Amino acid sequence: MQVGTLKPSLTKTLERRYRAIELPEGEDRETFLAEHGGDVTAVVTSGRFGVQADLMDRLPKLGAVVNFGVGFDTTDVEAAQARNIVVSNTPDVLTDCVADTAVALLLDVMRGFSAADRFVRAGRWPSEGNPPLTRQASNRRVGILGLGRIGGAIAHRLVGFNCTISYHNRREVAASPYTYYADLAEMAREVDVLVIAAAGGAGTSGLVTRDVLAALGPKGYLVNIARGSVVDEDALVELLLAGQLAGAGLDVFAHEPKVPQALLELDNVVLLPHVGSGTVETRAAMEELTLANLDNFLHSGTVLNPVY
Ligand code: 8YV
Repeated sequence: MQVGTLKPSLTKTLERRYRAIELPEGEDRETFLAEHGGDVTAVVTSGRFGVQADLMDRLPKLGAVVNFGVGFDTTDVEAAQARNIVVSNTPDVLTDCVADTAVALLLDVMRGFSAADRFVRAGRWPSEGNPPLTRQASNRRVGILGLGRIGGAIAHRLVGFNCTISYHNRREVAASPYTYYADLAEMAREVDVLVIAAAGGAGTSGLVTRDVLAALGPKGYLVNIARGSVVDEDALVELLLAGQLAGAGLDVFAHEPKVPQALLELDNVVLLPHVGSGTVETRAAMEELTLANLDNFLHSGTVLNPVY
């Protein structure tokens, strides 16, 4: 069964090869579950939708939740584990593109490229001359929240920009060449840019508090390519409006696709519609890995990329 909208080619393959059916929204859902819920052995979904415990309860034969995407915070993994349901994701294949997006956001927000593009398009160059000066992105101190696969790839790229890298994780990463901070606010105080690359979900919800943002300070920038839930978004908006943060580059938001209205008015923020992994190459690789996980489950009862 498919839960939520997926890449059209994936939906087509699921229908043709696996005779998958799509869970409808709204009133038809109940009738659909009453009719088909007992037959479903695997669900394919994405981080935008996921499978919660109440849906698992309606699918007594469910053995796998196969997630298109690396983040699985919308699926209740504890409930899955308790029911012996395996959950898979698509790690590695999207690491490069998401890391590229983080670096692009960092460069864009510090150098004001998107704002400069708007300036040119609005015909302001001939009448106003050069736009205001921006900030150098190379040679900066960058703190990464979440030095996992994606965080590591971001760090690796930024070393090429001669940046000094530090990170905050729950635990220090053995043999990492970067400086570890056990305290996130302390790291925020010491860096020019805080890049969020942590997994979403209950464990990281609200980790970037108002205090952490205040510690980053009026010269500090925030970049988020992870999940909006990691940041206190109200505090972020307030501090940006008050000039208590220099800027933010955001690919993710707390209530996607809603973006706080106040941010639309600001030139020192770059706003992307969750496109981190959104290239032809990466999405094709994610699709392939999703199908490989599904195939593996259907043939052997296990998945290639279990999340627990
Ligand atoms: C989305 C992502 O999954 O992998 C993730 O965790 O956030 C993205 O790659 C993708 O947009 C599909 O929803």
